[in-house]
Amino acid sequence: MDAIGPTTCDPAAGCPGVGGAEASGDGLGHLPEAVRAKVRDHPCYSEDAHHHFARLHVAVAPGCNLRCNYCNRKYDCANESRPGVVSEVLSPAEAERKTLAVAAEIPQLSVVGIAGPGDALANPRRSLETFERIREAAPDLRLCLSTNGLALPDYVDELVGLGVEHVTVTVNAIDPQIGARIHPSLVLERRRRRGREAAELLIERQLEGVAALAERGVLVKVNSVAIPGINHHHLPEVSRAVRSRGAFLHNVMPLITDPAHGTYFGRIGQRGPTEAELLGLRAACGSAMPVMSHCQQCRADAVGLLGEDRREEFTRERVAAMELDAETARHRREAARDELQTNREEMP
Ligand code: CLF
Ligand code: SF4
Repeated sequence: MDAIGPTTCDPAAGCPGVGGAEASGDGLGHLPEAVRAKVRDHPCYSEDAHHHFARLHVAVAPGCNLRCNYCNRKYDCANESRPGVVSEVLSPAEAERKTLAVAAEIPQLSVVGIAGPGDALANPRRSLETFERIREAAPDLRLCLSTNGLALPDYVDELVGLGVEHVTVTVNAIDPQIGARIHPSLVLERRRRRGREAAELLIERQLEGVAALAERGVLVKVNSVAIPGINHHHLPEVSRAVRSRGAFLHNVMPLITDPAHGTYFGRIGQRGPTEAELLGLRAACGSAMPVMSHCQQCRADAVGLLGEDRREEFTRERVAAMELDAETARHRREAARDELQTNREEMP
């Protein structure tokens, strides 16, 4: 697992995980306290936190409103996960119960995210009801959402109202000509659009959504899938554009492609970036804004620390059979956070 480091981002730009002259031990002392509080226990937004804090993805969103050439809809949303895996779709009530079950057994749990298996905001009622339930049942857990951004401007108010503080938007291009090679069509307000028209609309709504969330104090991370020969050299421009709209962090992920995945890019033999290309690209994007490089391209039903897979411990059957004591579980989470904070403060 690699990490955010000084070679890939600019500490002066406020990179999470790159320590400045501070004694906090969490590497975030250069950020305003309000931002630090939102970041210090989020395993994706803080490189340090991913060693200590766990996330849970509740797979409540099966539908999608976009076509991505790296996606096979039989699998999880490849904007936030890798192709070739399939998640079982939960109802909002099941997602709430699973959250309480995981939160009882993994006191390091700090974040619950919706990242598919389709797009969270193409299924707004299911996603928003899930957040509402979790907010009620376990208010100490951070709420996180990942989306392709097409429907985002329509739900900013509701997300803010529910206390969602972290949103990831996948932006693969800000040039519609490039965007159309990655996203050939979409559906908005029941109308299908294709080609350049679709790409223009997607980009406009993504940037509008990023800016609206940032203005409301939501920490926006932008994911981009690096596709050599298509958007590879364009991604530093994406960094600059999303940074100027208030995005906090850029997660540059490699295209994962295989003919067996049944995606368009897999069928035409489109390759992903080499390790050296990816490192170079992250360094180039890092001159514009902080870059994340510890992403694990998780499944839409991931459980545990990043890079850890504890899904099998929380099957639908086991979660349904568990006896849950939400209060005791909350105290254990508080104790785990206090202990970690004490350890950080004691770090030289
Ligand atoms: Fe999940 Fe995404 Fe929230 Fe993290 S994952 S919704 S921001 S809680 Fe993290 Fe996983 Fe990478 Fe996503 S490692 S795929 S960046
Ligand atoms: Fe697939 Fe996600 Fe793209 Fe939808 S947004 S087509 S689920 S990768």
